[in-house]
Amino acid sequence: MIKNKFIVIEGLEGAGKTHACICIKNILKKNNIKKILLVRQPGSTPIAEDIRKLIKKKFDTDNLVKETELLLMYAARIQLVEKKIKPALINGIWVISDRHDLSSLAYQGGGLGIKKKIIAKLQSLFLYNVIPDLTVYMDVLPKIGLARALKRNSLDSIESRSLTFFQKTRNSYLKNIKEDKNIIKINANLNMSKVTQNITKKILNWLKKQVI
Ligand code: Z5A
Repeated sequence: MIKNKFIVIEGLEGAGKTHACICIKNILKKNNIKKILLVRQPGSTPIAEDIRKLIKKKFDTDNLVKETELLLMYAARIQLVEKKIKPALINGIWVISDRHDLSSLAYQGGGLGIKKKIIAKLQSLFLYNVIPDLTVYMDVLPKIGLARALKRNSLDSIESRSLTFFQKTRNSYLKNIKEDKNIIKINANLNMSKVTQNITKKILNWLKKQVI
């Protein structure tokens, strides 16, 4: 038997997080884990989805101040955690989240330069009792990830930022994952089938260790 867990998928755009979420959901199902909630951040509640639209919108005469952006990310996250993630975890449901607070550390911290202690304060105030059991970090080079995202659709307000922004964001991810032992790193530059194989192998290994 395995107690239900909170799994987070992280990485730059075009890293294949959406694909990884589905892949992990399928692995869990094959292992008789039936109650699974899949969510994305920012989003996945009506209010958080509205905040998401606001964050991604390009304004002609105004743009988000970095602290506003951070607080909007946290507002959407707290809404989702309180309305969906915590109730699911209490009720024995597994949760897979496409992004969580490591995204804020990487994008608003590393990318935009907000001090880590400010983000850590928000984390400790609002998320202290919702810590991921596992984070899967999909590591992609910014150039490769952005090219994939661009193929799919036009770029939103965050995706339109400079390559330097995404390099700083990736560096922050790489630095922060070193500080957490519950992280699996996947080379997301490889082709889809190789990435799927690696995710499957690492998740199955991890699952084996969770059996009570
Ligand atoms: N954000 C933030 O700044 N701070 C925060 O705290 C949070 C978020 C929570 C969310 O927008 C934005 O908010 C995001 C970070 C910021 N912004 N940016 N930029 P989003 O949800 O729209 O963006 P995303 O989370 O990055 O999702 P994405 O662009 O869809 O990326 P993905 O889910 O990792 O990729 P995908 O959809 O699985 O794949 C993208 C395409 O690449 C698709 O056509 C795939 O078929 C292709 N792909 C994926 N993997 C491969 C491989 N291995 N080979 C070839 N092609 C591939």
